[in-house]
Parts: sequence; structure tokens; C-alpha cells
Amino acid sequence: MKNYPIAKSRRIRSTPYTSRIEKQGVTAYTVYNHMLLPAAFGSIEDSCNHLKKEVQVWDVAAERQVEIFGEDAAKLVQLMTCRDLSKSKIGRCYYCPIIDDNGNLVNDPVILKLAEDRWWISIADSDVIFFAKGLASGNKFNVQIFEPNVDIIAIQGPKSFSLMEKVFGKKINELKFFGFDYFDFRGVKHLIARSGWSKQGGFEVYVENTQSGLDLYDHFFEIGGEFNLKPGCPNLIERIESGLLSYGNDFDNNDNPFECGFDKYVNLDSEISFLGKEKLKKIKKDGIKRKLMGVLIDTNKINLTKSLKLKDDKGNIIGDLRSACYSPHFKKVIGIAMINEPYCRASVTGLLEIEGNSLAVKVCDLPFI
Ligand code: THG
Repeated sequence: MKNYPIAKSRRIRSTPYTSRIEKQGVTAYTVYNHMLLPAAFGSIEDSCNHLKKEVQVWDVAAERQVEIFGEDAAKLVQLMTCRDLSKSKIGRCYYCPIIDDNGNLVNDPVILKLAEDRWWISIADSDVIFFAKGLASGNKFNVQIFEPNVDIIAIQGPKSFSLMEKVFGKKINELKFFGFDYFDFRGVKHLIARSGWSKQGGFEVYVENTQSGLDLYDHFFEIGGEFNLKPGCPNLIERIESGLLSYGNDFDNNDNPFECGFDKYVNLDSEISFLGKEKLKKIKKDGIKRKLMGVLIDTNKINLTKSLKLKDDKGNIIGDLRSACYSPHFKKVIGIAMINEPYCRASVTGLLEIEGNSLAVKVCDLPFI
């Protein structure tokens, strides 16, 4: 894959914040849920260091919502996920694998319970809306399913707590991890959750009033100087170090939740019914034959555009490398790989052949940090 620009058209949606991040120096995009998702503002190493020490504001509007509303909303949401939501509470977020009838993964969204009959599925990069509509139609559920006008701004990093307190007051820091509530900005209510795709702490503002969201975005940068606020985006290095998985990169619809280490979000013992439940029971009983693991690779540069085979010293395939980056913290390349039995144990060694070089690979547990 060469460095050609990608042609823009209606299929690749911009976000309300696009013109702002372009003035602020975005240098790369990816496409996520058919929408622009910023991927870099200059060096991702510098951005990673900044994210770990300071605070960043991210345009993550591409984390689209699928709203499920109506009498059968809770039933449909539960049918889609192997996580038991029977004791779920309004005002809470839940990280939920979405599973198909083969027991394979469809997505790994954050699900927000807005009301008993109103839910937002905050999706990773796959078309959950059609999956939901198919299930609702086939089961004759009384629900409305649509993509609401919600464009998330994430505020991430250790200084996010001070920045948010300055804008929304002390009450914002009473939010518990994965809790959400409504907070006022210049007379407009915004749903804010304590969440985000980094392990450096932070919040996500689910902007419904676009103009107020743009005013809020600008306000952050007007007052953010004292916190060394910078624009940013989900950071490849930070997310791999932290073991935050990426649908479509680290796993997809050919993988099941046990292979991906989602065991704690798979509730097979409760009464609830969800798609793929019997398949998952069988997979659990038979045991998995491969697992997502960390790998340390003896090199200082990599740019993965497809998965690469990992081998042992006899040339047998031991797994495939699905994401990788240079980590300044480990001073080598780290990656996330689907490793086959019997190699999926920490300390197993292997090789990665890349551009005629054979690099030493060591398997380790996730997360790295
Ligand atoms: N925020 C929102 N929507 C999203 C993401 C997000 N949609 C797409 C994508 N990210 C979904 N994937 C993830 C993956 C991990 C987490 C959130 C979304 C996450 N995990 C925590 C962890 O691993 O420590 C907590 C999980 C838990 O135990 O509940 O935060 O980032 N709105």
C-alpha cells in the first residue's frame, strides 16, 4: 500500500469538528464507521508522551451511536450481547461484545442505558445498525433503530480532570468510571461519561446540540493553555501498550470472545438469552485453540498494513501479527497477535520475516502496561 491520498466523497463523512482539527494540524486520518477519524497530529510518539502527562481533546465523532428505542429495546440489546445486562442501571456504560449466531464477534461497543426503553450502542468499526435491524425484524420486536445526531468529543489524559472541572464544576469529578450524567454548558445539557479509548483517564461528551458542541470545543482550547491542552486522537502506541483492542485490526468476525480475552464479559450461567449462547458454551467446553497475546519484536520500526505470519525456528506458523508500533517505553516494537496453541503462552519465542530480515519475537501477556 503506497502513500496515495484517499479520494473523498459522500461515503466518507466528515464530522462537525473536521474544519477545526484541520486548522489545528491533523496529519493523518483513518476511516471508521464511514467517517473521518483523525489518526495523527504529527509524531505519534510525541502525542503519546503528551497524552500520558497532560490532556488532549479528540474528535471521536466516528464512534457512532446506534439508538434502540421502544418497548422491546432491552430485549434486543440483550439479544446482541453475551454480557448479562439484566442488572444494568440507567446512567451507566457497559463494555459489551456483540456476538453472532456462530459465537463470533460483530463489534465491541460501549453500551449506554439511557432509560429502560432507550439505549445507545457506541460502536466500533462495523455496521451494527443493520445487524440490529435484521434481528428486530426477524423477531418482530417493537423498536425503532436509528443513528442519532451524536458526535463525541473525548477529553483524555491525567489533566482532563482539572480541565473538565474548570468548565463544568466540581460535580464532574464525582462521576465514577463508566458512569454518565448530564452537565450544563452555557445553558445546554450535555451527556458526559467518564470513559474513553485510552488508559490515561478522561471523559467523553456525547454532543447532540452541534452548535453547543462546537462552542464547547472552542472553549476548551481558549482556556486549555494552563493545562498544556493539545488536540489529539486515539493513539496507536498508547492503546497497544494499554491492551485496548481494536475491532477490524486485532479481531474481527472470524474470532470469538474467548480467543480475544473477553471472558469476563461472557455470562453463560445466567438465564438471559442472547445470540450464539449455545455456540459459546460449546466453545468454552471444548477450549480455545488460539488466543490474542502481546508480542515484543526485536526492531525499532514497523508499519503494519495487513496481518503478518509469525513462525517458529522450524518455519511452522505460530500465529499472526495484527497490530504493531514502536514503543518508546519498551524501546522496541510491540504488537498484538493471534497466537495458536501450544504457542500462546508468555515467553514463547518466534520469528517475523519482514523485508528479507528475520526478527526475533517474544510472546507475552496483555496488557503490556
Ligand atoms: N468510547 C465510546 N465508544 C467507543 C469507544 C470508546 N466505540 C468504539 C470503541 N471505543 C469500542 N471499543 C472499546 C474498547 C475498550 C474500551 C472502550 C471501548 C474500554 N475498556 C476499558 C478497559 O479495557 O479497561 C473498560 C472496560 C470495562 O471493564 O468495562 O474503555 O472508547 N464511547
